[in-house]
Amino acid sequence: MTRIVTVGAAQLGPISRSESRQQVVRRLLELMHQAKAAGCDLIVYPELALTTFFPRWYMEDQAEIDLFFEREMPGAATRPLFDEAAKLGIGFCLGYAELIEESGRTNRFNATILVDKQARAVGKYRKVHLPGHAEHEPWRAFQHLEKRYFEIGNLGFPAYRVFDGIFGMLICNDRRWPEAYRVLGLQGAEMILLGYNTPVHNPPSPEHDNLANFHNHLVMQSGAYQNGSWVVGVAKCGKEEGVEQIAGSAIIAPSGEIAAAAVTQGDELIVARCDLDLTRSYKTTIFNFAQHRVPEAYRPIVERKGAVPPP
Ligand code: CDV
Repeated sequence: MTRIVTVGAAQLGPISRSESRQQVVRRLLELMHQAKAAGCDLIVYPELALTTFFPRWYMEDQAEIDLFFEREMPGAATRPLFDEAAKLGIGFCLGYAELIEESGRTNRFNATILVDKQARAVGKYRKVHLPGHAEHEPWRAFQHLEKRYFEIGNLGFPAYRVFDGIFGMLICNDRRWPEAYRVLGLQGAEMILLGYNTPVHNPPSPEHDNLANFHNHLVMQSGAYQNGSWVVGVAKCGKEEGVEQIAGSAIIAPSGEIAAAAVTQGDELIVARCDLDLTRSYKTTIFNFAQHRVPEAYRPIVERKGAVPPP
């Protein structure tokens, strides 16, 4: 018996700073309707899908910064997404900036939520690998202040049993770190949902700019293959507030092959019929972790007295 999850990757074109949540949600709903018409069980939106990518600006006024955050999920502006998803019977995964009171203090995370076909929140992930810097760096053409505006995610890399399979989430820069996929892979993840905002130009390493699209697919295809998992990578792309962001949204099979790929720099839905049982021939053979991985082999290197500590 096969376990098919038909997935839509809802690439978004630029969101301007002046665009309201309501306007953005209308775009998300349009893509949700397309996904339903295409037979999708699940639609995946990008990282920070409700606003422009605000970490590109240095801000000091916390009240101004907090305008980009959601205090409730769903809140007034996002409620229509949940209502429509329940009506259509489609799940969704949405990246957003989360502001939450926890342990007696205010916390801010770059988060993503997984919602099932009954519009119930069934999973959450908070970004662990926050790129960029915390202070204003005027030499840059634009800022990347995720380290200023967000705390490191405190949920680890949880995997969830939903949609008749095992699902995990990552956010943008996480996709460049093999251990992020591996921690999910070790929990049996069969599909990893991942949104991103990736400027073409990386100010500290402009010599990599012409490789931005190559690196994007390289890391996601490797992560899929090396863990025998589907990977759904979804961009917010195009020229947003003067900054060019890569597109290249892709749905990647456990073989590492691209099953569907975006061809535009704007709002675009791509769809793939994903057989979760395709993961088995990888998880039970070449990437049978229980059989072939040798975690204890790494331990003596780390623990050896006088060993050079990792940088
Ligand atoms: N939003 C991101 O995490 N962007 C990073 C950029 C800054 C390199 C990325 O890894 O795509």
